[in-house]
Amino acid sequence: MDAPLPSATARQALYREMSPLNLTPLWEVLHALVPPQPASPCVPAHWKYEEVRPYLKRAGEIITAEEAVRRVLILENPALRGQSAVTQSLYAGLQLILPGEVAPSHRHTQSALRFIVEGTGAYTAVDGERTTMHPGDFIITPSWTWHDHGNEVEEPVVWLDGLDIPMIRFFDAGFAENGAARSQSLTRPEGSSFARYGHNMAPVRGDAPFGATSPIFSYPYERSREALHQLERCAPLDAWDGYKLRYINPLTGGTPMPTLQPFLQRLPAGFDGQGWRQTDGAVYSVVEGAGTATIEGPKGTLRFDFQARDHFVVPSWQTLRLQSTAGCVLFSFTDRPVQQALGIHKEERLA
Ligand code: 1HN
Repeated sequence: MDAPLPSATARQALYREMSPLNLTPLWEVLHALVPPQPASPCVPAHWKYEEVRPYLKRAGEIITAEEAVRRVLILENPALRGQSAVTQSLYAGLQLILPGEVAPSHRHTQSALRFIVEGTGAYTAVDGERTTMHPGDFIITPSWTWHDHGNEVEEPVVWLDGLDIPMIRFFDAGFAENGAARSQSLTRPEGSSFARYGHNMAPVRGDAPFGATSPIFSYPYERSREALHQLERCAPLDAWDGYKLRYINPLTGGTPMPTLQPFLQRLPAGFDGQGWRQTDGAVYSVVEGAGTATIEGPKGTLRFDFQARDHFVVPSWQTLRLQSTAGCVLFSFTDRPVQQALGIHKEERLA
């Protein structure tokens, strides 16, 4: 004998009556909870620098760095407005500091990376050491280190901030504190960290001053660009990536930051890349040149024609194809280290 079929009405009554007890049926949501493949709510987006810059300039006219604490325009994913997120796990923003300004000292458990977009000569200070910013430099603010920024030159300086804000929020694990002084006092001359750790050598009694984060907090563009240049001369071209390197923590060979993995890549002139997808959504900053990113997601295909200083985001598991007629250099970062620690990172290179 078959059991009587539960009617839709009986189901609705069950759901309604148990709801006050904060109970809900799994079978109504199971398919969405464990989708057959990643189904990111994020969408691809492109911020052209020529369109963003006037608003950065206006921000500079209506609020000081000091009053704002950090004068940043957040790059929000169009599908996640109001969440201060560029992907579900990553935060990105463009920060402006004008001549004479200081962004006061504070610290937080969120890790930050800076990628310098425009202007030379502002500084960031981390844990008692300053580093001077140049376009293309990749700079780290490790978790829970005091940091402040300042501009003692004559030109505005703009950089991309990449943080793990949404991840730390997800874990409800964030702490923050303001410094007693606007600018922290300096305990080491500029270049100390790089001198100790930046030459494929390390102190004999080498410690890890920032724990799981790299002891080098500035990776100058001059060096990274030269590495790509040499690679282009002597290594085979990768059909998907062009010439692509990941920044490393020299003490471990692994990621420079526990939550974020930055990359730098060069697409030579005439590059016509193949498509690939990966579970780590990526934020790109165009350093030099121009090109095209074609992103194929569940809702269709988007094509971004990018130029130097533009930014774009590629959501998890959407297929990206890069092309460049004139050649270009791209910086990017993702949450790959976290996915790798969890054993869930996956990428697929399409033929
Ligand atoms: C932060 O501390 C900085 O130090 C930039 O420059 C952006 C976004 C959210 C929270 C903290 C900075 C930030 C931030």
